[in-house]
Amino acid sequence: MNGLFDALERTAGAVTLAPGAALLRGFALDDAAALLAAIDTVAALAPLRHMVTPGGYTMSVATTSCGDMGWTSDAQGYRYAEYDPETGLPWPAMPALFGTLARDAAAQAGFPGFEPDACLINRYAPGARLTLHQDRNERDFGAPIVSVSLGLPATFLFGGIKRADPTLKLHLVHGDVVVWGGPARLRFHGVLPLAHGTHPLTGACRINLTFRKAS
Ligand code: MD6
Ligand code: FE
Repeated sequence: MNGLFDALERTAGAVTLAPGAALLRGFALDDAAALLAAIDTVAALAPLRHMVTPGGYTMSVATTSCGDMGWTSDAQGYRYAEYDPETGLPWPAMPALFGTLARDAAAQAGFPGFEPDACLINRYAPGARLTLHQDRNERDFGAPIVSVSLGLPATFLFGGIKRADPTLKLHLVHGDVVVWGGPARLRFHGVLPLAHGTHPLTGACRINLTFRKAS
């Protein structure tokens, strides 16, 4: 597995995946337990739920959000909203640790001054997957996205600017952080169906946090 990355540029713990995209192995490891505790607090206020896509499919991934804005999907489309449609309440505040981690990871990857206003929380049970997509509901593509992997490992597909472009398969494990922005901001990406397993901190699931500047 490592052989794949030997050819890629390594700078200060960051593996460059493409211009504007970096993999920070283990960057969130020391914060993992605290992140998971904070995720439980958020999910108690804004429950993880399986949203419906504009095409009418129920997502296999369960999602919720925290921060000023939350990501939602329904028959009308994908968008960011100030209120959780499930509860009618504002999304829970972003825990301080989340903001610090996202800012530090972005800076490490060459994007100083990142101030996320939304954090999408995705929970994958075995078999859950995310088909190839672009993240394009944010108002300003000038800000990067910071993605944190917790719990079970997953195979992340990292493609190009066109859906049909070849994809790189990345094995993401607990504590890994991926940052992308600039020329990589609109690359297609997805997650293959999660394999069965048990992680000491999350049990039988993977949790992914993506930090964005939505508005
Ligand atoms: C996931 N991540 O890893 C889903 N989007 O579960 C994403 O869709 C994603 O990791 C934009 C940038 C980084 C990501
Ligand atoms: Fe995405």
